[in-house]
Amino acid sequence: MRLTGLYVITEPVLRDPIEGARLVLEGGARIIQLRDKQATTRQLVEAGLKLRELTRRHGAILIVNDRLDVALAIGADGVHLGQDDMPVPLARKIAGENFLIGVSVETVEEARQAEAEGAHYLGVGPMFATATKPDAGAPVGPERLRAIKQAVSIPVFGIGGITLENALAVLKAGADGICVISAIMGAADPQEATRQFAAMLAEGGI
Ligand code: TZP
Ligand code: MG
Repeated sequence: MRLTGLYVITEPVLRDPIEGARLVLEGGARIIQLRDKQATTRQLVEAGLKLRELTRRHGAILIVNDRLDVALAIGADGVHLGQDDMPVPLARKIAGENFLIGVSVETVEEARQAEAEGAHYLGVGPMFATATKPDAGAPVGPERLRAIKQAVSIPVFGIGGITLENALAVLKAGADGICVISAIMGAADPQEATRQFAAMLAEGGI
C-alpha cells in the first residue's frame, strides 16, 4: 500500500461523506479517512460500510478516525489515532500486524514515540491555522514537519489549513503527503480541487 500523496478526510458539516468521497475518488484520491465527530456509532458503521465499498471499487485505502472498533467492524485498512485515543501498542495488539495505524503528532518527541510503538504513518499539524478542528493547538508550521521528517523513517503527512497556495511549502519541508479537509470537501467542485492538489503533489515530486 502506497502511503504517500493526497489524503482526503471527510467532514459532514461541509459535505455528505459518501458523496464527498465519491467525488474525490473520481478525482483521483487514493487515501480516504472517515472522520465524523458527531455521528453515533450506528451512523459511523453505516457510512463506513458504504465507504468501504466505494474505496474498494477505486482501489483506495480507507482509514477510520478515532475508532478502532468501527475500523475493524467495517473492514477498513486502518485507524487514525490522536494523542488522547487508544494507545498504539494496544491498538496493534487488537488489530494485528498488518492493520494500518496512523498517529497525530505535534512534536518530535511524540513522533519518535509513535514510530517506536509501531505507527505506519504520522499526521503532523496543524501546519497552518484551521477552523475545521477548533480544539487544535497553535499551528506548528512546515519547519516542525521538517524536524519530524528527519527524526523518523515512516511516512509523514502535513495536516491543518493546507490549501493549494501553501501546500508546496509543506512538500518542500519533506512531507510524504498532505491531509486535506476543507480545501477539498468545502470546495464548490471537490473533484476538480482533488485534481488540482494531485497536480500540485506531482509538481512536488510525490
Ligand atoms: N487535525 C489537525 S488539523 C485538522 C485535523 C483533523 C483539521 C484539518 O482540516 P483542514 O480543513 O484541512 O484545515
Ligand atoms: Mg482522534
